[in-house]
Amino acid sequence: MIEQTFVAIKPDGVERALIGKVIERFEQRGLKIVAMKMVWVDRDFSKKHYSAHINKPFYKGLEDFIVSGPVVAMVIEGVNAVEYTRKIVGVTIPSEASPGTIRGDFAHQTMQHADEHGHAVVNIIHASGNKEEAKKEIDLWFDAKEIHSYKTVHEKHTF
Ligand code: 3AN
Repeated sequence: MIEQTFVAIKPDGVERALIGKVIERFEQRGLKIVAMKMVWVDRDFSKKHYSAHINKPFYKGLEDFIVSGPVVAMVIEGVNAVEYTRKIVGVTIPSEASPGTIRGDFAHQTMQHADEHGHAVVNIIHASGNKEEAKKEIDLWFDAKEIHSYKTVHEKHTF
């Protein structure tokens, strides 16, 4: 089933100049980028995006981190895009992410280290966790007119 999902390269990924390498991971799998922009979010927006985490002990560190620099926000489209994007991204904690995933190849931090220092676990990228979250996050980050429809070579060659 063709789905859309939301991805944001977080401030650490942008500041480490990993934007191109991260985008390449999605493109090489044949997933399609249908929307993209650089945004420097404020604290109000962070509370909307991370509404599920506001009352968690790590929220303050998470908010401080996400507002610390610009992020690159994208909508990615493809067959089972929500699940495949999460696979490409890897699990939340970098120290546990498999090599071959974005977090497993470009980050190494442990949750314990983040918690001891009172900051969010720094893990390069955010990707929606499920279809419901994807819809909510795409609606929050993008206007309908910013999301584009076009055919990639993969579609032209498989249909
Ligand atoms: P994911 O980004 O993999 O969906 P979530 O939604 O559970 O993970 O958490 C959102 C973000 O909050 C994570 N990407 C990470 O930066 C941070 N985070 C989650 N749990 C913790 C924790 N226990 N300590 C520090 N930061 C955390």
